[in-house]
Amino acid sequence: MSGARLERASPAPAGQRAALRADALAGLTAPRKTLPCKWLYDTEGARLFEAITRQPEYYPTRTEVGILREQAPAIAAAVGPGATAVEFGPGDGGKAVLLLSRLQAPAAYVPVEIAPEWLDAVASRVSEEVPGVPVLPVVADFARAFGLPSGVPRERRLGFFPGSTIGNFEPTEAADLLRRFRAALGPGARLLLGADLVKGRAMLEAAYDDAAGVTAAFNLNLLHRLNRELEADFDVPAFRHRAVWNAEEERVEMYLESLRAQRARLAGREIRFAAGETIHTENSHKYRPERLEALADAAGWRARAMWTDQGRLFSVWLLDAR
Ligand code: AVI
Repeated sequence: MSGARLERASPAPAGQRAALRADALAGLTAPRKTLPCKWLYDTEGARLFEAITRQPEYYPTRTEVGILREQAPAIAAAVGPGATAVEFGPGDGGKAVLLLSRLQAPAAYVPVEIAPEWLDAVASRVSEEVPGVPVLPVVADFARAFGLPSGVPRERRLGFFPGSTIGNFEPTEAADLLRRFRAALGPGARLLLGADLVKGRAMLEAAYDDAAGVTAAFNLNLLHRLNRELEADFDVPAFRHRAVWNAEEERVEMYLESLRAQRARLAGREIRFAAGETIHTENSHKYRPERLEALADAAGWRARAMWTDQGRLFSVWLLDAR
C-alpha cells in the first residue's frame, strides 16, 4: 500500500481531555483496573499503531490487504458497478484507495471520522490517488448514533469497515455497531467487513507482543498520555506490557502490569498498585466464521460471501442488509 502518512492533530481538545480524565479516574479506581482502548490513539499512539502494522508478527494488516488484492475481481463482481463506499474510520485511506481502484465505476467515497483534520488528510489522499471518484467526508463519531447527510447517494451504498476493528468491541457492542451501520446506510445496503479469525495461542500472542517492542511501546504510551494530558506522574518504566490469549473468550487481552508496589497521582487522586497488579487496556476479539455470521445476523445483516487467505488467518465478508 502506498504510504502518505497522516498525523492526528494534538493536543487533544479540552472536551476530549475531560472525557479522558473521567474514564481514567473511573477505570483506575475500579477494583480491577481498566482503561478504554480508544485512548490508545493519540498522535503518538496512531504513529505506533501504524508501526505495529509493519511488524513481521502482526499478520492482520498484510493478510487483509492480500485478500483485498487477490480477491478484488470477485469482490468487485459481487458489489457491482456504481457503489458509494462509506468507510467507518478510514485510517490513512490506504485500504480505501485499494478498494476504490478495484471497484467498477464507484459513484462516491464517504469517509466517516470524528477528527476533522484527519478526515481532510484522508480526503486529499483519496482524491489524489483515485481521481474521478467524488469524496464526501462526514465528521461523525460512528461509535454513537449518526446519520449520513442527504448529499450522499442513497443507491448502492457499500459500508466498509476493514482492519478487524470490530474485534476491539465487546460482542454486544459489536452487534450494536453493526446495527447502527445498517441504520445509517439504509435499506438495500451492503457492508464489506474485515474480521480476524481464531487461531493458535503462539501466533496470536506474538502478534500482540512483537520482538521489536512496538506493541509494548503502543500500550505503555497510554501511561505517557495520562502524564502528558492529565499531568499524572506514572513511573512508566515501572510497568510492563503483557498480551494474553484468553481461549475461553476468544480474545487477545492487553495489560499494563505494575512491576512493583507503587503509587501515582492522577487528577488529584492517588492510585495505588500492588506488585503484579494490572491495568486491562484492550481486548481484540477473534472470530470463528459461524460466530461472525451469527453476530451479523443478530444485527440485521446476512452473509453473502466470505473471502479468506490460504492460511485462514483473516476473513473479509460481504454482508447484505436484511
Ligand atoms: C485496531 N485494532 C484492530 C488492533 C487489533 O489488532 O486489535 C489494535 C492493536 N492492538 C495491539 N495491536 C494492534
